[in-house]
This record gives sequence, C-alpha cells and structure tokens, in this order.
Amino acid sequence: MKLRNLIGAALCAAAAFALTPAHAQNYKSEYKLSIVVGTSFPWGQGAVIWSDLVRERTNGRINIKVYPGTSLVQGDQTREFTAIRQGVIDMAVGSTINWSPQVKQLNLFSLPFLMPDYAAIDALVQGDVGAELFKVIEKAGVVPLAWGENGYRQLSNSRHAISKPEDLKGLKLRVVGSPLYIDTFTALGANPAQMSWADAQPALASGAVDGQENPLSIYTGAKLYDVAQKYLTLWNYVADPLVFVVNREVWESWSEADRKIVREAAIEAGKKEIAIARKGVTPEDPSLLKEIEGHGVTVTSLTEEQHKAFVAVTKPVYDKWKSRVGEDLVNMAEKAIAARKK
Ligand code: X2X
Repeated sequence: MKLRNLIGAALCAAAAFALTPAHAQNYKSEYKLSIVVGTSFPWGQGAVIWSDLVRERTNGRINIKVYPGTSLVQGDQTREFTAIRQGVIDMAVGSTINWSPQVKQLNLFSLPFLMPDYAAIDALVQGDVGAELFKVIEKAGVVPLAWGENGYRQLSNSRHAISKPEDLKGLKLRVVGSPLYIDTFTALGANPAQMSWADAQPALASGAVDGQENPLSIYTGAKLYDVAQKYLTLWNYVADPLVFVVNREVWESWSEADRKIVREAAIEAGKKEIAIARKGVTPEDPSLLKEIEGHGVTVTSLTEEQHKAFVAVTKPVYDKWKSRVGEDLVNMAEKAIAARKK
C-alpha cells in the first residue's frame, strides 16, 4: 500500500515535470517594465496593453509589472536606457529623448521642425529609418520590438502668448535631458534648464521655471493648466516616438514561442497606443484642445510666416546636430519625409 502510494507520487511528479517546459525554470516571477508617466496617460496605457496581452497569451508565464515615474532609476529618466542594458530594468516603453544621451542617433526626432506632420513621423518609424534605428538600439545592447508615440511637443508658459522667437527671450524653460534641447532653446533666446519630469512638476508649481514643452496628452494628464501654464503655443517643433524594448538577457531566456508572443503583443500595443496618443489633437478631432481652452488657456497657432521665423532661428541647431546624429541617417530621414504619402 505504502509502496503503491510512493510509486503513484513519483509518477505524478514525473508527469508534472514533463509538463513544465524546461525554460520555465529560468523565468522570473515578475518582469519590471519602466515608463516615465502614469498608466492613465496614452504612454502608460500602451505599457498596460502590452503587459496584459503578454500575460494572457503566455498563460501567466511572463508576468509584467508596470513601474511608472521611472521609479526603478529614482525618476532619473536619462539613466533608464543604461538600467535596461544592465538588467536593473527588464522591459520599458521609453521615449527616444530619454535614451538619446546613450544612443545619439535617437536625437533625430528632436531636430527642430524635421517632421511637418503625422505622415512624416510614420514615414520615419515605419520605414527604413525606423529599421536602421532598431539596429542601432540592438547594437547598444537592448532588444527593440515596436514603436509607439509620445507626440508632438507643444510649448507652454505662465507669462504671455508666444507667436514669434522674440517672445521666448529670457523665459526660464524646463527641458528634457538631451543637450540638443539646450541648444534649441538657447538659439531661441530662452533660458533653458535641464531637469527630470519628476522635478519639472514642482518647479512649474513653485514658479521656479516659467514654462516647459510636452505633448498635449501630458500637458492635460498632468493638469499643467493648474500650475499657471496658461499660454500654449502649437508649433509641432519636434515629436518623440516611444520604443517597446526588452533587456537582452531576459529576451534570450524566453522560448522562441514566447518571444514571438511578446513581439507581436508589442506591435499590437504600439499601434493602439499611437491611436490613443493622436486622439483629440488633430484638426478632424480637436476635442482635447477644446478641453484645454475650457481651463482658460490661451492657445496660439502659428501662421505660415510665424512658423518660418522659428524654423529660420533654429536652422543652425539643426545643421550642427545633423552631423552629430549622422549625416547619412538624417539624409535618409529627409528623403523619406519628402517621399511620404500625405
Ligand atoms: O520628461 C518629459 O518631458 C517626458 C515625460 O515627455 C519624457 O519623458 C520625454
């Protein structure tokens, strides 16, 4: 009787072992996914969609937890890429701006007035330029899977309406962590200060800085109109795509089948996230702009002449950074934009 029980237990254990894929032993119980903003923002929603799809389709083998506020690097978003490479962060949906200190080619999207419309952004990320940048990211030690979008970055401030470069004179503006932004705003006569998003919000609230630049989804999501940011200029001067990535060792620890699931889920989540990010900010659907105006914000759109003035003043910055980003890559981007389907 005893012996039979023992044999039965041994058989059960053997069966259970056979059912457990060999690789599952190397899987972590949780994968940490980093984002800068909260999960209510389009960016955060993209991360949640990705995580949920992966958990569902792997039957929980790959269990992702989203960490907002770049908390895994104490809010210092310019250290995020290094932390992914080193394995402090397993996965991320990250902005090209925040990773550009380590991957200089990602400054491409921050070249002032490179991308005139959404079709131009699409022509870059969904075309040869996007593929080339994925090679660069891969070479830097991180596995890129899909593109998303933070969005066109618009200018807000607490002082006055801005419709020409002279209006920026002396304004203290918070910018993100790429030296290209310091160059752009210095050329415009402003006084740019580099700080993390975590530090930016109290700095705006206290009036330590006069203004900032961010996509409208971030402006409204963070309620910047409540911290005196009552003047908003729509100038579409740059847009930052997001990239869905995985740490290389983590990627290699997964089975072929699971990698396919994670990649496909990233592409699906990226597409959905881009649609969410573009909602309410187009001429066809200006609902978000209407909401902003409802908060007593003065929204300034530029005439063609006014737009040209900003392009002219920032042209030397474009030229300087064209060579830093890489002439060949920027030429490829300019060609792709010229040939885009509108
Ligand atoms: O810090 C910013 O401005 C933000 C949230 O847009 C990025 O992470 C690039």
